[in-house]
Amino acid sequence: MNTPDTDKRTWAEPYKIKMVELLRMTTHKERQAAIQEAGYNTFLTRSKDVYIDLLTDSGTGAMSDRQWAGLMLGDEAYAGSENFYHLEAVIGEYYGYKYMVPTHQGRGAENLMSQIMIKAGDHVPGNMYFTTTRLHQELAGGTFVDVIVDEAHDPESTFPFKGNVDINKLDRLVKEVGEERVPYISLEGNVNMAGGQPFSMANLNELHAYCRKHGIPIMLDATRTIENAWFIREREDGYAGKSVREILREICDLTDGCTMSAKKDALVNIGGFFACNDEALYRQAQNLVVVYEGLHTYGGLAGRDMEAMAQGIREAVAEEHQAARIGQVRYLGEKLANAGIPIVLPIGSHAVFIDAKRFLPHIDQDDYPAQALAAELYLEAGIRTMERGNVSAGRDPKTGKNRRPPLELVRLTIPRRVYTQAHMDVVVESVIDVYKRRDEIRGLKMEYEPEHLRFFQARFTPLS
Ligand code: P61
Repeated sequence: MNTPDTDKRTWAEPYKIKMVELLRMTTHKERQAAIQEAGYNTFLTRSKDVYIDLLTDSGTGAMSDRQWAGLMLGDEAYAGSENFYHLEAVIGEYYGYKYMVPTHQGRGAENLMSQIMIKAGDHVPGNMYFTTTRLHQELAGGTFVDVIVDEAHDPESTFPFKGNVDINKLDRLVKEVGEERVPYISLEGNVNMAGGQPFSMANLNELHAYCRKHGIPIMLDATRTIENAWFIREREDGYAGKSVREILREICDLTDGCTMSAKKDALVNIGGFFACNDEALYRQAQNLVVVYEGLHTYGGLAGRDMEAMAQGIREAVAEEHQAARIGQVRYLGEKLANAGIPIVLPIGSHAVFIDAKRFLPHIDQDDYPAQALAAELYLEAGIRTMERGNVSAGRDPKTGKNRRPPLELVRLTIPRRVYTQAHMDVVVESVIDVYKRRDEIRGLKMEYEPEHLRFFQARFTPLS
């Protein structure tokens, strides 16, 4: 295994910087105008007005020189691009699925899978919801049912595998609705909404045995599963001597297929795929992709995008990449925790999540404390983060009320290979400054609420 020094020394970037993108710093007055203009929603701010962009790790990573070189190998043919066959081979080799259909990004794959596999009235269990995943399940007539372990909803629990499925919860659902109404279980690696928390291989093995018995396929959300593999290697008995690559393969071999947003683990700015082992399912996906994305050999991507993705997957499984990636997130998280900032524990792989309920206990959840805190961090230092709480959770379709989820979080998401340790220090200093004056921060009132995925475009005004 290629891990000579990553395990015994402090983390460091396994690359050097060849080109830089200049940042713009703004004044408090400029930021005040910008956040007001954006309706106190960081998704509506302009990137030119942002200093350190921790909105997301999705499509915001830096590609390597090899990936950029791959762009020049783009075979921009409408049909049968060489880059498609290369990507198909790499996915087969690293993830192990027999069949693959490219899509423009993760939600394109979710759309295909939901439409093909879900019938009206079905129930789809999952280890916590993800916004786009649940919406596609609902649009296909299904109902999402949360079967993640209870620890995942407790930001203070230090359970190492908060992404685990609670098999008892799953079994209760299966008994209640019948296994024929459960088209698959949606299993996410490094569960995003729980704080980037992994499932364990032991849990996946147990889930696999249960699902085989009941004839329920396991469909993986592979978006951050390479990062999940790193945590298994680090935390689970018997895995310290295995490579991330081997663990990834072991995970995929216990599942029946996946959707993937390649904008995360796979280190590209755009791209995704649906993959599976069942030929009939593949045929349906191959047919439907031409309706929504493009021909089955490009799925909405340019040939160059597929080439960069194939190379990105190779780079993502390298131990030294993950050591630095997760090391950097942990560096930020530990500094914040040591300063007394309430964050979700354990620190996940892609982001540090501030617990807004504990940061701003004086703001009621229906006055959107996490949204208010995200706006405040922007105002303080031009740092752009994302609300992951009551706004993101949306309304319960049955009651029409805000879901008021147990987790009310602000996500400080670290793009891959983009920022330095000094940037992380600036973030820590800024969060501490906001924390010192937390009593002055007020809640927000939602003034405009779009129907789908409201958090992207909702507008707010400060409560007086
Ligand atoms: C993110 F605020 N994630 O974390 P697509 N599954 C998983 C994801 O994390 C994911 C997708 C599927 C984003 C972008 C984003 O509510 C939001 O390639 C585990 O974005 O279509 C995306 O993949 C969908 C941000 C998406 C959001 C939805 O920042």
